[in-house]
Amino acid sequence: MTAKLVNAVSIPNLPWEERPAGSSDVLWRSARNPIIPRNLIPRANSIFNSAVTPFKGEFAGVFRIDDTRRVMNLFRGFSMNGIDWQIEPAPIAWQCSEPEIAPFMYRYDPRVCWLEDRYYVTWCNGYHGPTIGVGYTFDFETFTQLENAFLPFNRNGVLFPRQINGKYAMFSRPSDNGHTPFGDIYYSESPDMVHWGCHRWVMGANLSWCYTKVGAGPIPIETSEGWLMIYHGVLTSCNGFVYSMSAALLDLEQPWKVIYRAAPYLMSPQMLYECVGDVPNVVFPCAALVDGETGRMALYYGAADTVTGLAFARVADLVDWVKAEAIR
Ligand code: BMA
Repeated sequence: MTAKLVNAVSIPNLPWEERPAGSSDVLWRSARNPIIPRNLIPRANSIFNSAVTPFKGEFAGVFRIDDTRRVMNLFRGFSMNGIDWQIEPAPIAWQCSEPEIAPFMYRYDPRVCWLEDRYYVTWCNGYHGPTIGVGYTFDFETFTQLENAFLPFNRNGVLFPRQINGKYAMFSRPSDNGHTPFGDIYYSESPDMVHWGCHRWVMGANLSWCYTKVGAGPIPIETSEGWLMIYHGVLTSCNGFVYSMSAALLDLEQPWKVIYRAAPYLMSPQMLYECVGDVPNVVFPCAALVDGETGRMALYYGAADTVTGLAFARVADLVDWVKAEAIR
């Protein structure tokens, strides 16, 4: 059965390139990669693991930029075509009414989720260790910070784009205070975007290409066949971590239940800009734009913790791939 997108908006100006002739890849890279160089704005050391969303007929994004002091922070940017970006040179100034959590320690790996009436942003937020920061904006001008979703240590907080059974829903990945050598994906619910509970285990780091840890990537994509979750996974080689990505289909009403999970990776670091950089051998997906009309997907991912790449797929083909390659 061909998967149909559910609740997907039309994005007529979605960035898109056809699959290269001779390729049978279900996900293929932009010929223009890396679309965002490490030094697009002054004093940037690297611009990577970043999230974009349709905005007023064009595109807006929240970008992870590590500066030349190696301070990790979030910046906003705008684009007419999703490829050429204007990123503001100053970091986002979050408004926060709670003085205990307002002070900046570090912020990285944002995701942006259109939900009900606003754009929510989640990120890895320094609060005596990494945890999940949550905030929102209506206009990409004013940004409001809410309570951290969880206690430290946690990373890869990814919201669902609608309430599920009357509750907000989020993936996260409990971790430690360093370069965590473990990590499974969990699902949590909230009645108010502040208090999170009813935690459910989704999936573990138990495949060869990701036996160290896994973490949710873009906002999950709702299809007639289930939630399409793209996630990163990490293998520990004798030369360090290797970050690849793959995909799974989750139950629409109980998303902690995995229906199909592909056994192979979907994309691993193979291009020079993915294999060489501040952290070699990393592809790290944080956002997927999907056009409801055509089912085309544009996937944004960090490469080698240095630059930002773009890749393309058709959602129905990706769903078919997950099923065909599923763990049996
Ligand atoms: C993770 C996070 C990501 C990063 C990855 C590879 O722990 O810090 O931001 O891309 O490591 O270094």
